[in-house]
Amino acid sequence: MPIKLTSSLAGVTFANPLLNAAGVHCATPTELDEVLASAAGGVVTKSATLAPRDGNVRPRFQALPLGSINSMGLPNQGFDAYLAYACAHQQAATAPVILSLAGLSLADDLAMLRRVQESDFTGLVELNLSCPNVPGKPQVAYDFAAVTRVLDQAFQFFTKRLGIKLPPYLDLAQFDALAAILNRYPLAYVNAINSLGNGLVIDPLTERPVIRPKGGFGGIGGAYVKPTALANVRAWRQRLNPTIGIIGTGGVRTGTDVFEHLLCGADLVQVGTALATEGPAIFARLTRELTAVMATKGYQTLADFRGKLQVR
Ligand code: RRO
Repeated sequence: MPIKLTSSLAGVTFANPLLNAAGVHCATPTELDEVLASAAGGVVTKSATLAPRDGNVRPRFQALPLGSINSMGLPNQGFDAYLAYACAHQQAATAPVILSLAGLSLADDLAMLRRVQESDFTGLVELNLSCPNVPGKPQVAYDFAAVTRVLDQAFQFFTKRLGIKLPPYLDLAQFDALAAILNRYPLAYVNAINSLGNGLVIDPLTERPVIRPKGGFGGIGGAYVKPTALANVRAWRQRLNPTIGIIGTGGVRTGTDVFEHLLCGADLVQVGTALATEGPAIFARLTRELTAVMATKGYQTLADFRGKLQVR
């Protein structure tokens, strides 16, 4: 029997579960085209603000032995550009496009969602509630009253499929409290995790941080965060309504990492730091490696093992 990697999220079918993580290789039409031309199952656009932004001063990304640190500061071409790209590509027989939005205020989030609602776009929309890097803007998702406000108001008018990008949580009481809130809404999915916010990496030779914005504070990604990402995927799958899907993001560098995210309950899996360093060819390697892991274990579909983490 051939091995099948197809997966669906909120009724959207992907040929395989692998996508870029928002923010990596997805800021320009060229980069988005390159992901779509690769072996990826789909693409997510760079989180959009209403107006284009240059982002923070450089250096603002640094690859590290076990991952990366970034303080990009939401550099993006603006909402109109990404909505146009998503609309133009939704009928193509290639892979689905997820449209990511990150307003700088509640009003901006709602303004963009209204524009999507009025548009021809019918695909998945992701509201990024967890950008750690805009000076003076705390992460919405660490303020549960703010999460409630944005979802209450969004679902007053938004009838398309909406997911949210969440930061890592580190205490089980936070999962319990936020799950009770999220389960009240018709969410399509949650995406866990965004980068682990406000780490500090320093170069002991120069006695300076390795990135410049925010005094060197930035979001940590890659292998450093894989255990945290897996725990968040698992914790959400244990608590959220089964109708709410999950995208697992964090620390994916090999097919085994993808397998582990799926075992924790992810429906799709996104690749951030490793895509930044290896480029879109990584998707062919990861699908090959995931297929090999499944073959060794005798699994034929993702459903054979998704969410079936064994307990000790
Ligand atoms: O642009 C960024 O600095 C950024 C964003 Br919006 C995000 O959600 N996560 C991240 O690590 N960087």
